[in-house]
Amino acid sequence: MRVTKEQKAEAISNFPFVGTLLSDDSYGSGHINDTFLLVFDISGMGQIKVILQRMNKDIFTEPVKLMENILGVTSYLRKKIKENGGDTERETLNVIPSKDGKPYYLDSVGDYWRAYKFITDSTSYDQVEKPDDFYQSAVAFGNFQRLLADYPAETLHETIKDFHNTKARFAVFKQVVEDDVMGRAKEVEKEIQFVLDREDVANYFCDLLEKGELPLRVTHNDTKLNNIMIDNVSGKGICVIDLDTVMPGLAMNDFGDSIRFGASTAAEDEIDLSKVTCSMELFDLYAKGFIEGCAGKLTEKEISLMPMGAKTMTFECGMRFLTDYLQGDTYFKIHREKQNLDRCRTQFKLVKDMEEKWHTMQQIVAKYS
Ligand code: ADP
Ligand code: GN1
Ligand code: MG
Repeated sequence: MRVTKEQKAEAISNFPFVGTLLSDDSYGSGHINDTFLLVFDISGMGQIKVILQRMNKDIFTEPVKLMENILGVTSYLRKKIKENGGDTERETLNVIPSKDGKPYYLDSVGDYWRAYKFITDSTSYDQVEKPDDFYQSAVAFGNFQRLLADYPAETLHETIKDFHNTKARFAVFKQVVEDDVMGRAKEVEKEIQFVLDREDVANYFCDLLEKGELPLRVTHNDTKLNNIMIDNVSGKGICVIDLDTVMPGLAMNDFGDSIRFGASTAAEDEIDLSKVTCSMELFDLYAKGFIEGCAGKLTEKEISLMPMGAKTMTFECGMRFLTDYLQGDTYFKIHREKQNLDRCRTQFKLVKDMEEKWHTMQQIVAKYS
């Protein structure tokens, strides 16, 4: 259900904001939550911005536990940032409690809202404009993982079950194809076959994990470029945002999800597939930055499996877009017809491109191990 004016107004009035509300427009290009930028005029003191989000409760079915995770992780990060002499207002998300002192507001129709301090003088990019921004985002995501290396992982709730369990997602995909509730399977036979031909990719990390050959770490799990704020002046990756999926996971997947989005030479929903390739220059920059950011915390095995992380995350994401297309676009927000199918096709084009560049990708990560 879309957010109505009345619903938004109710949410705003239940946070302790002061001043005159100048605007409350939709903001950003996330696929999951409904994000709004609120601008207030504080008389005589200028303007102040706030991020307000209606959380997606169909996807995050336990919003209270999710906010517990976010409070836990952000207060831990705040302590570390302070110790390092950093700016706690800009280097981590800061939750603004609602009037009743909770880290969310539950509205009269049963939706959950949260508010964050706006991270000033910074930008989140949907595509790499300057290669250095991508490098800086890599250092920041690597750093994020390093800072959380000793976070008590057992206190984190699993906000989405089997989020990067590619093997489980493959099984769901096969069922969705069989059910074909929208009658769309016929039209996408090629794409379905592309997935079925790569069951080995879906199983790879799960099998290694089962054998106990990979370390579970506290990871972000949604490391796309637009989930990091880049400082407008210094150009550094100042703050990692979108912490809904911080959970125990694999370092290679955090690396890989950044590659699938940021090292692509085109937008995630580009229709002209000839524009979509995985840039080896950007892959190299990201590998360098991420490994530097993790500062010695990664094992050699993890580094050598980074190309596999890139392929797995890109394959998984394409399969998820296709699953959603087959189910009638109920998960990822779309702004035009077939957008999820277009997104799926870019991901599969990237997977094919990575398969062709496999040797180069291996050589690049070997330089940094
Ligand atoms: P989604 O889960 O839907 O992707 P995000 O939490 O990533 O939602 O927010 C969507 C966008 O809103 C981000 O890509 C970013 O541009 C912007 N944003 C989110 N939080 C902040 C913040 N605290 N300060 C500034 N911009 C933010
Ligand atoms: C979603 O929330 P956002 O837009 O940053 C999704 C990711 C996908 C991504 C694809 C919770 O990320 O897993 O990789 O879209 N987040 C969730 O662009 O499913
Ligand atoms: Mg996001």
